Amino acid sequence: RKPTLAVVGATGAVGTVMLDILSTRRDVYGEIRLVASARSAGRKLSVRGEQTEVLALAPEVFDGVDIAMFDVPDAVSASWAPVAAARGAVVVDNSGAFRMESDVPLVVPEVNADAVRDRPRGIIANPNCTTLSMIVAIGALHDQYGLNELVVASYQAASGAGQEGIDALYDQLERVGGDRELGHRPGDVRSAVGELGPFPAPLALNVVPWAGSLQDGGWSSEELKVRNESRKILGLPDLRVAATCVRVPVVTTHSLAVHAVFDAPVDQREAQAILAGSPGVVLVDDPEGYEFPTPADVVGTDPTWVGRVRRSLDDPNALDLFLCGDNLRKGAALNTAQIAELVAAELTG
Ligand code: 11C
Repeated sequence: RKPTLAVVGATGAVGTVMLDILSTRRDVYGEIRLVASARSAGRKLSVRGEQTEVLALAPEVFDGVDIAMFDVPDAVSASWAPVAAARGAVVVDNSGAFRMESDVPLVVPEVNADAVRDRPRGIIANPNCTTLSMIVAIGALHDQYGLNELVVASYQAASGAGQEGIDALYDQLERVGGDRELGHRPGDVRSAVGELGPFPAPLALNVVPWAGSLQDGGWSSEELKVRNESRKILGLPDLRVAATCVRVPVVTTHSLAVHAVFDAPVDQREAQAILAGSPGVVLVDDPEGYEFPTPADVVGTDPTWVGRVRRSLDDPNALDLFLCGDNLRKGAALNTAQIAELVAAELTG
């Protein structure tokens, strides 16, 4: 019997991409149940070419479900993932609620696929989209050189903040678009954009050095997630990580500038070859032809795209590189789908 799947949060920004992914990847499921808040119940969404009615989140929707994907806010996952697990489903959760729990594996199939089997609570966590946008490429380099330290700056898309973030960016762009007087004086963009939406400063015609909530020492929650999750996925509890997370006026696809320090000397050509040969990574690195990844070219694709690979001028053990990943696909829905497929293969023997 093919496993029954529930998609919880089917109507959100990640849920919408998930339905597309489920409709286009190899079909390993029997029934697919779509679940969302009571507000969205009764809507019909297309999955695998069939109009499917959205069910309201309730304990009974998990009866008979083998695998439940959750793409909902942390608090909703925290209360409902255990309900689904108690009814026998293996939960693949894309929220931050369980990622750092010691009895919940945090899985990126290209890096630590075996960790899916060790799930005493029946819950598997999917990493944050910023961590996921870089970790497949970094994991490949770590295998060769042994990672010692990461210094990263992110350039995060509006859709990381969900549909609300996408709407806010488009609304702001509409208000500033075409006005060539804007952007010359302090505060003029701020007055023009109106509502800030989920961002703490204007996003149109701007960059905003903030994502998530304030944590100790002035760090943002997003920066700590990059640190803690990278450590857990790579199995390097003492990895040195410094992240500065920045929101940019891009709709979808996160980018990161990475300075990675290794235990051994690195070689530019060898590092490029490792990246080019790694599953889930595409190397686009021809500076003479101005070929490098950008969000505008990467959006809607599955791999992590890497370019600008350089050996650091002042440290023979360090590489500097730039990478992009679609934060809604590999950064969220695709990785969740890949984990669920590993579980589906295990359940069907
Ligand atoms: C952002 N990465 O771009 C965040 C969104 O922990 O899953 C995802 C938050 C999370 O704002």
